[in-house]
Amino acid sequence: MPISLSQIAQQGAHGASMMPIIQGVGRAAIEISSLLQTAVFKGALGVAGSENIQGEQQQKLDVLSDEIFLEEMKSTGFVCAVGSEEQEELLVINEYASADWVVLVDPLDGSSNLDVDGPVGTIFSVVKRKTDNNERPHVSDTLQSGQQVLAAGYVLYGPATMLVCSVGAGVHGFTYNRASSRFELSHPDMKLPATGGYYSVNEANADKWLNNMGSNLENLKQETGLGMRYVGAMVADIHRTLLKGGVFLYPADSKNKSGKLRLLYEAIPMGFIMEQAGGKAMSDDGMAVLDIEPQALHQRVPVYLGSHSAVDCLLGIK
Ligand code: AHM
Ligand code: MG
Repeated sequence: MPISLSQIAQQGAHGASMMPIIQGVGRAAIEISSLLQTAVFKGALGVAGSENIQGEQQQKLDVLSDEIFLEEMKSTGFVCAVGSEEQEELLVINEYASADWVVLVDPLDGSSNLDVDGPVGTIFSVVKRKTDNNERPHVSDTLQSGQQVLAAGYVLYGPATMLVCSVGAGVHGFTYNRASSRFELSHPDMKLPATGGYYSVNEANADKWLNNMGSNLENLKQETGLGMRYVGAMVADIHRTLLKGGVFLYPADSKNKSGKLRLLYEAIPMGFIMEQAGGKAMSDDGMAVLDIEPQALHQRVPVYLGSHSAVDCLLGIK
């Protein structure tokens, strides 16, 4: 009998309380996966005609995935608010505004891959609200460092749909089995290989990178002989890094001085997963991703996520 997602309830100090939320993520993932597979027949590909808070064109599938995710969080009955890449403000779930948990999400990460049938993903994390349960949840509830995260993970919509998550007791990968309609444990206790793998970065930006990153990457290439892979969807690039080793980076550059990726629903959840899998998650100025105190819901940060040796080499730490 394959072990399913419900085993999360036996894990760590918060497994039992996080399980309904992770199961909600699983239900959203099944719906989003099915939506992705049929989008072309339903006219659901292409731009929605709106912009998100980042000033980026929203795809129809960004908007639909966001709606699906929000509905599934609502249906758990345990989530008081959701901070989403696709929503400027914190979304309070009025029916459960006194619940304990706040979820951060990028509902459809890597959406530029949609037009080319490339992999995309969902990224999430969960924190406990800071405000009293009888107050209305507030954006300040989301502004918590990675040290406060109780559960995090991602869904990869690739040839198979996988849910990879952690409740702070290691990282486990579950693959959706259409025959049983369940996420089944396929990758128990994932550990990032200490050496080998690939470096993964949009190298077209190299001439604009700050902090000597261009020459540090050249050093990494020479010292390790790592190959290069870049999907352009963080979930797919991180998933490969977890399984094969190496490093994923999105550095600061002269145009984007804080990099591109968002702290609360991209960097922190992936940093949490990396560290739980034995890897390293750094930003600039010697800051660990999980130690950064967030100032804003949609704040960006440079990220270097991967094996200790590869991250240290990129940051010039020998
Ligand atoms: P998105 O959340 O709007 O999809 O943007 C984030 C994506 C990441 O998945 C990926 O790592 C990065 O943007 C790729 O950016 P670039 O096209 O600049 O290489
Ligand atoms: Mg994203």
